[in-house]
Amino acid sequence: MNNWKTRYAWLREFGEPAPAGTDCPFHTAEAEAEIYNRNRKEDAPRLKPVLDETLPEEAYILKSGGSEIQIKGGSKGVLYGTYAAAGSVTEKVPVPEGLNAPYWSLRMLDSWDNMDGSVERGYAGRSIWFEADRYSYDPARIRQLGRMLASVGINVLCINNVNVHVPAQDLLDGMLDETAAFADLLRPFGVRLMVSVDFSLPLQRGLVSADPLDENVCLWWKNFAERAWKAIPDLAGYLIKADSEHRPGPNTYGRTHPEGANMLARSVAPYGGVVVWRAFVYNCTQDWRDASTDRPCAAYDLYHPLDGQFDENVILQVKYGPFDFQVREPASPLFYGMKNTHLGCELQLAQEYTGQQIDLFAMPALWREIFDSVGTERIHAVAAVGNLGRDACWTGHPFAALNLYAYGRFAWNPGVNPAEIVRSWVRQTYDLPSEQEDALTDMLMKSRSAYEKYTATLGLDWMMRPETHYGPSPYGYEFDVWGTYTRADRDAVGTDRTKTGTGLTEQYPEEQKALYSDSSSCPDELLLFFHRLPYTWRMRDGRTLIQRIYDDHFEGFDEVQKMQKTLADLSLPEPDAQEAAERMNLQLLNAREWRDVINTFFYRLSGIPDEHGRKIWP
Ligand code: GCW
Repeated sequence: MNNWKTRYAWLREFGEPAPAGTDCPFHTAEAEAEIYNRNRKEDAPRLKPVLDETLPEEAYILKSGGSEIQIKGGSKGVLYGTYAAAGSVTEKVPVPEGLNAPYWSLRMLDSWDNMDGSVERGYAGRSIWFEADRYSYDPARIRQLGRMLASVGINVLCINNVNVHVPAQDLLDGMLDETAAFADLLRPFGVRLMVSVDFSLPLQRGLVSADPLDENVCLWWKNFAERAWKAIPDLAGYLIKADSEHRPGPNTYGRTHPEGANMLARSVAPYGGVVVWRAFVYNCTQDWRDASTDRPCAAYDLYHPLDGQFDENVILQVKYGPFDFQVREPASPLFYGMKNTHLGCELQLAQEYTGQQIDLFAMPALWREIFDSVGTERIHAVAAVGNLGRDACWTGHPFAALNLYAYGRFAWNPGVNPAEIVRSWVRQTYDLPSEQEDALTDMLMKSRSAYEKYTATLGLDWMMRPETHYGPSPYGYEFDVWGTYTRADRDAVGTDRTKTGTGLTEQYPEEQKALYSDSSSCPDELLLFFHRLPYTWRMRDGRTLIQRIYDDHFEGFDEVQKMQKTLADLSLPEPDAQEAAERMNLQLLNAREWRDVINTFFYRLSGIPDEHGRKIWP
């Protein structure tokens, strides 16, 4: 099925994007406005982009007057404003007033695409731009991609997996011309490229070391950067996964992370480049018997003492929670503690642990919690692992596009309200009667809670199958090396992460420390993340802990059943209706399996029956 052209977007009035050869975002804005004006509904206003170089590069101002919307913008802002104006028309809402400018200047989409065409943790088909160890793409689709990203203000695309597999080492080397040609396609949409590089690259190119303090190594990277930026002058920078999950890094040479990151940062600084250095570092060969090592403590233990040592153009990219993109985590303590380091917040649109673009999981509410508890002023840049692939609808599940859309909107303005964003996406994507629009918005807003109830209630993460990260396996991660243990026994479950336990709470400032340390104030959703409690423990509402576990699993399944009914009553266009229905059937099976496996697991361990006598397998 190759009908992706008409299906990707929330901007229904657009057809083919700006033609090849359009050379800059302003000309793209003119071309896009022309397409829009040609296709618009008769009574819809015309769009008129006007370049105003007195405005900041990415900012715009919309002015609506009768039959025309004037879009004044800086060289990139004018394009963002064009899409925003079209979006308002589609949504039938007034255009936003006043100066509109992004909160963060780096709004990145990190693709975990491998050059063989596979996508690590990809749930939407194969890579859009790599296949058989080389670039392989339809330029028209890349322009569509550019439009899709620009329409929600994403301005950097990292094109390859942070696990840099052969031959991706060549992207800025032997394949530099092809990478430059790819950058040319996205530049008119204001999207700059970033490339994941391998810290040990000099070794692979014949040097005897990759030691960041070795002069030859520094010189090698300097030359490397000079060639790269000569070919791609607006290259955004490098993304690096170092000393993490067996990737090489400065630790091999007895050097610190700032020493490694700064060496690279200095080589790209003359060109305005950045080094995005991931903070996803922990012991991934842990012995499960060792209860004193606790994975969520690892990043803070490593990086907090190094605060202030990273160069200005290094961004330390921190996953939102201290574990790894789980359904529910507190915000990473690094966001509070690293006051003298530029931090990036890493989100994950790919639903690795959150339903794999089969089960519904709308992310805006999760991001709202993280940004609210951290305060956005502590964050310097945002990135999200992408959820795109060669699938006709781009995102596996047609509704998973919501998360890409919402990410762009959050990155532009982190103050946005989750429900409003979800509604905007629904309105811009489908033309539904208003009660159906409400129903779909409501269903999406509740999707995270349903998924959480059947997979990770009370902060009990990691009970999924290790091979796939989908489906229940309460013991799957229990005796493994990943630092992911619930330590459930016949009396109790959860991990004590307070000062009497692993001490994670001590990494937080007073307010969060007090909140999480006390089991009577700790939010229910994180109760077993921070505490180890007996099954008979009384929850605030009077239920026992075990009863709450049972109830949530039954409720989670029931909620999916309700969602199925809601979905069936919507008049969605095809093929979305059928695809969404097929995936909903799979979600229901998944929720059933989770409910029964987890309830049975805890019943067999605890021996405590469900108060309501519902079916659990003895
Ligand atoms: O969650 C883990 C994923 C890996 C990923 C890693 C990371 C790219 O399972 O697939 O590797 O996180 O973020 O580096």
